[in-house]
Amino acid sequence: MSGPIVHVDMDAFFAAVEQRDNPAYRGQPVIVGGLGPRGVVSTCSYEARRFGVRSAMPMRQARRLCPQGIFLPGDFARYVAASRQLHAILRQASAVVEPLSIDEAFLDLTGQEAVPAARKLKADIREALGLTASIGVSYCKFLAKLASDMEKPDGFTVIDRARAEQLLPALPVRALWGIGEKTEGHLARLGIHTVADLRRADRLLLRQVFGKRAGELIDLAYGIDPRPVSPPAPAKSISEETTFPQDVTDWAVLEARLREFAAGLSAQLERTGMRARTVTLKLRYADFSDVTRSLTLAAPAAEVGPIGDAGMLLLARLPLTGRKVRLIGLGVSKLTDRNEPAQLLLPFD
Ligand code: TTP
Ligand code: MG
Repeated sequence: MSGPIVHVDMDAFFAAVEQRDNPAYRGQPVIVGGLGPRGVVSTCSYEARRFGVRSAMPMRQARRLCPQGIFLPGDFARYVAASRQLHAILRQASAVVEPLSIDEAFLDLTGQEAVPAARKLKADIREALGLTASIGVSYCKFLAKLASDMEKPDGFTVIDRARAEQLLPALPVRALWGIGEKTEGHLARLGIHTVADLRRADRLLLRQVFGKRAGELIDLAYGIDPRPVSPPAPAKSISEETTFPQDVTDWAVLEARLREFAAGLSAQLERTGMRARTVTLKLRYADFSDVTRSLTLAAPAAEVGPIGDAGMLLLARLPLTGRKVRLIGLGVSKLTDRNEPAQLLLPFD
């Protein structure tokens, strides 16, 4: 049985970043998305939702519903920066974090007092990012996620077992984890629309229709969801690369790019507490032929210096004169945890 689980989901994420960064947009219907003729809405502020604007809606329709809206093309770099900050705060709150998307994650709070810890998390996010999150606290994933959605925006919702028992029966089956349109349709044909219907349903019939999955559906109907919060497996390698808008012959351009990549890779290693043993350079020439070269560092490193130097050394070994470079990339692999003790070097005699 897992401990208390928290689900965090930022409110109107892209639109909230815009409102934070542009005070004139605060309190206004802000709609972010593709502004071209076939554009769709990525998201919109809660002010815009009052007009019926929603994510994934054609932008044309959003403009009809909310002609006075502030329409923005979006600036992904700022959203990613905010997302990184968010996930860094989450990792401080718990060692067991499962990121779900750019603005959403589960945390396992086993060993902590869940409600105060979750309140602190909400306050920390607001202070560091200047944005509001909605937070759900429960004893399983599916109910924690349900909870975070119940009082959006700026919500804080706890579903303990008593509250779960109050809430569950009236829920539409669609609210249960993993029940999509298709399963909803199958259930509807059996006359099952709510969780209460599902609880009452003939088990044998459910088994005939859903096979092994029937047990899982019934469990969910009783608020039983044994899935643990599972952090992603650590990356085996990370890399960055870029294709130049025009082929490059200038060494200084390649060097500058490599140093940038080294800084990015170093930041990623630092953030995840990893070190790299191997550095790999990749070049694609104008004729689309690729070369990659690797080298092993004397000691695993996360710092920009040794990673960048290794990249430069590899570049110096490749034939460049008279050749045009279309793409350059730098990667690190053979990653180890920073806390893993470095192998002891013993004297030979
Ligand atoms: P969501 O968390 O689904 O939406 P949201 O944060 O904008 O609003 P809320 O959670 O308060 O309901 O998605 C997070 C971001 O992902 C969202 O700000 C923009 C992006 N996104 C898209 O680009 N397209 C989509 O269809 C959806 C659903 C989200
Ligand atoms: Mg969100």
